[in-house]
Amino acid sequence: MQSIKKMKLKLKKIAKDTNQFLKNFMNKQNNSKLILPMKYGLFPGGKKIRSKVLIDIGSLLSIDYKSLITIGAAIECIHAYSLIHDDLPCMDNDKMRRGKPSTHIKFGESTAVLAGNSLLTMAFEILSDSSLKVSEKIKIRLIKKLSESSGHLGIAGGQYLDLSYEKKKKSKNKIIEMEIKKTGKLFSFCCAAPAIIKNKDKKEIKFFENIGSDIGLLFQIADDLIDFKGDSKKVGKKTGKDQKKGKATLINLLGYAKAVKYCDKIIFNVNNSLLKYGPNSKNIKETLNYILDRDKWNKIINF
Ligand code: GRG
Repeated sequence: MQSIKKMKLKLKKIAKDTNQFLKNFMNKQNNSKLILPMKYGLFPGGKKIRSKVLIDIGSLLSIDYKSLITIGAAIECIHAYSLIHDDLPCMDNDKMRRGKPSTHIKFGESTAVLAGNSLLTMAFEILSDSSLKVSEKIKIRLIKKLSESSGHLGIAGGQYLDLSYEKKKKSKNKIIEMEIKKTGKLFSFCCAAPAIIKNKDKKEIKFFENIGSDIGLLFQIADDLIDFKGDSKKVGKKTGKDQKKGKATLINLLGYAKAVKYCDKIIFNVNNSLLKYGPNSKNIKETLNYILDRDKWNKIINF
């Protein structure tokens, strides 16, 4: 219980620092009619779990906190963009997000599409900005990796698969491939970015990318479990949608208990493979435990 309290305090600090960075960054830009819907989708924002994973992996490789907050801000822009577009009627058609009306409900569909697009490009403005103190060569490598994670082989491609698998019976491997693209690729970037900054070789960068895929898969299964059993008022968005829509999820395929067991296996494997990076590996351990914490879940679902 104590560790959950500590974790929440850490997330709160990351959220405060990231939001402050994003507000300063946007305030320096000229005003436009899209700023308001962009801010609506970005703030007060969600849990900042991707930034926490980035900071945890950054702590294994001694990356400075300020650079990690800057990169995390870019990641949160892509994430907010994906949520705005995910809620659109042509995608998952959700009216509520983060406990308030979705961006298209508040501002209209066309504005939500454009605000999402603007957040996507802002992510790359942030990574290429002079406030990120890494070499130009590293910046280009970060931008390349984040664009690959977001495009047709990453989030967008995963979302395509997710929509096209509705009401179809899909194999475990197909579902895992879709979830790793839709959710895992952004976590892969969170884990690879510190290794890119430290100029690690291809093999080590791939190692961290794989860790990120596993964490993303864990996160997606946990999110699906919340949809399966959660109370929409406590979760801040509609639940029970996956079953209604006939979504291809590991829970629908394997059942609740086996899906939870699968998550436990991922947590064990990730923790084990990061032990060699020393005592700071406790940071990612606490994040993984938080993602699947039974006590926290008891409050939102009947775990
Ligand atoms: C963004 C490149 C790009 C493409 C758009 C719509 C779309 C294509 C992709 C949707 C991807 C998506 C929404 C995946 C679900 C990921 C997920 C579990 C989101 C919930 O994340 P939390 O719980 O949200 O971290 P908070 O609100 O806490 O930030």
